[in-house]
Amino acid sequence: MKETIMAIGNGGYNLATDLIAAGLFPDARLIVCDTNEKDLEKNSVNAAESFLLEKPRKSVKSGDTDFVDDIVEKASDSVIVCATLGSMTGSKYAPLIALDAILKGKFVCSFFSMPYGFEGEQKTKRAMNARMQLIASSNLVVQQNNDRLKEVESLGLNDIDKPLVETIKSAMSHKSLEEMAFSVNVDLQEYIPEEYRVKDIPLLWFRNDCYRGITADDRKDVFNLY
Ligand SMILES: Nc1nc2c(ncn2[C@@H]2O[C@H](COP(=O)(O)OP(=O)(O)OP(=O)(O)O)[C@@H](O)[C@H]2O)c(=O)[nH]1
Ligand SMILES: [Mg+2]
Repeated sequence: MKETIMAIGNGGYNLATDLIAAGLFPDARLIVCDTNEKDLEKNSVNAAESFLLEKPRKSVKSGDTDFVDDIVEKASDSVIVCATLGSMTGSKYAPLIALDAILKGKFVCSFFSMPYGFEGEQKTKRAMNARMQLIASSNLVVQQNNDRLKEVESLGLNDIDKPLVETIKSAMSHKSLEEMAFSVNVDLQEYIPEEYRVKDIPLLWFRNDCYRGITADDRKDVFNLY
C-alpha cells in the first residue's frame, strides 16, 4: 500500500525526511503541515501537498477534526504521522490528524519523540497528553525518548532521529507495519537495535493496536479528558 507521510511541525518534517532518506518508504507521498509560514515554505520543496495551519488553541478537542479534514482527505489509506512532541504544532495537530484518519477508516502509524527533560514540565505534560491521544488514534506507535539520546555515545549531533529511524528499519525488515500493528503475542520491543538499549532499558518504545475494537466515541473521548 502506498503510504502518505504526514510531517507535522518542523521536527516532524525532519523525522519524515530522515525516514524517507533511509529508503523505508520509497513510494510514499509527503504532506507537510505547519503553523509557521517560513518553516512550511522551506520544508515544502519535496512535498506533494503542504498546509498552513492555524495556531492551535490551548487544548484541542475531538470536535476540532474539521480543521484537518481537508488535509486527511488528501491522504491514501495508509498514513504515517511524524511529529516531535512537546511544542504546540506537533503536539496539537499530530493527534488530530491521526484521529481524523483513523475515524475515516485509514491505517494509521504514528512515529514521534518525547521532549528533553531540560525543556521543562509544561512541554513534558503537553507531550504526554499528545502521546495518549496518539495511542488512542493509531494502529501502531513508535516513540523515541529524546532525553535519553545522550546515553548513546555513538550518536553525533546530526543523529537525533537515528534511533527511531533505525528501529523502524529493523522492525520493517521482519514485518510489515500492518503485521506489527495487528499481530498478537509478538514482542515488538525485540526489534529495537542493541545499541539503543542502554542499561537494558530501550530509548524507544513500540505499541501496537492496544485498543483493538475501540469505538469511534471512545477514541474521541480521549481528546476530551483535559
Ligand atoms: N527527534 C527530534 N526531536 C526534535 C527535532 N526538532 C525538535 N525536536 C524536539 O521536538 C520538540 C518540538 O519542536 P518542533 O518540532 O520544532 O516544534 P513544532 O511541532 O514545530 O511546534 P511549534 O513550537 O508550534 O513550532 C522540541 O522541543 C524538541 O524536543 C528533530 O529534528 N528530531
Ligand atoms: Mg514549529
